[in-house]
Amino acid sequence: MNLNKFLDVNAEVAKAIEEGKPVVALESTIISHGMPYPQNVETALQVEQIIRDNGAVPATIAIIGGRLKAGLTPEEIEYFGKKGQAIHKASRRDLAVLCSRGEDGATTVTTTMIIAHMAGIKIFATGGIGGVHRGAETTMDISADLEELGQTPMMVVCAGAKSILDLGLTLEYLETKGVPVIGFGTEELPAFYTRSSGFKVDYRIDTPKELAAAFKASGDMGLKAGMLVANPIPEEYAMPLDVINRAIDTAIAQANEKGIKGKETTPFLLAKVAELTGGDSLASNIQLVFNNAKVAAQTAVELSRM
Ligand code: PSU
Ligand code: MN
Repeated sequence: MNLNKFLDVNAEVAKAIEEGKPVVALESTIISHGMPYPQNVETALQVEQIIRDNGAVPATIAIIGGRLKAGLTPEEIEYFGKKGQAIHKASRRDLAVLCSRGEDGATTVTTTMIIAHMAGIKIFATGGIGGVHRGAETTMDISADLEELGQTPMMVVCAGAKSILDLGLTLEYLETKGVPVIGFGTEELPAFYTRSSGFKVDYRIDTPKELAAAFKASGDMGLKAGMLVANPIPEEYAMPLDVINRAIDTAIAQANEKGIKGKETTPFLLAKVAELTGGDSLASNIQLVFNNAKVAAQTAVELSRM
């Protein structure tokens, strides 16, 4: 599959890549499926601004009319935010059919990694990644994000994974795939809304410069796997553990009752948790994405100097 013939890199992003300047990729499923309109659009635009303020060029990734896009216009971001869940959530398996049919697709962590890597971008900031779902021993519901991290050399900066997932099994899977899980300023895996999870990361790294050095070493060695950086939500925006756990348990019970399966599972659980916790979880979600964008941009700047 020669995907490059489907790729459009916008002028600003292409120039930055060519000149070795720092670039940070951003996903579009978080816009269409991860947050409600209009907060999704406002957040996406602010995240791009934070990346610029920290010295890097943002490249929001999406599929539009069958073209793989690295770098969107504000109008395109608005279009994705407004269309929301009506946009096809695009994982690796969806790329070929969507492109051949000339359709739109919202890129998950998986497809954002694929397209960003194709464009020559090395660092990607998001909120949370997909992982091994609770009960995966019978459903086999394991996000393609984990496979992608195992085979595409990008650094993904996230706030850990939500405990809608089985975090212990998610870490086991990443270990099998050769993906280092790095806590930024922490030894514990953060669980998105909370700074702690009870699970340990593989390494603690405290500065963007050291993150960049680790990523550079991985590339210099020719290791093909990605690197997962888990950056805890700022203390002041973290949610009380019991509130979030109760909402997650209720959301999972409702998903089971309704027989929600496949690609619908994660968006369903995310929307339910948001609904059950009111605006609080949305505010936390927005802040942790801002925080990840900053760390990713600073790391991209350090990497561009190496
Ligand atoms: N987890 C979140 N927020 C998100 C997602 C996951 O906390 O927005 C989105 C991301 O785009 C991720 C995708 O790549 O859901 C994973 O979906 P699935 O579990 O179906 O692989
Ligand atoms: Mn799944």
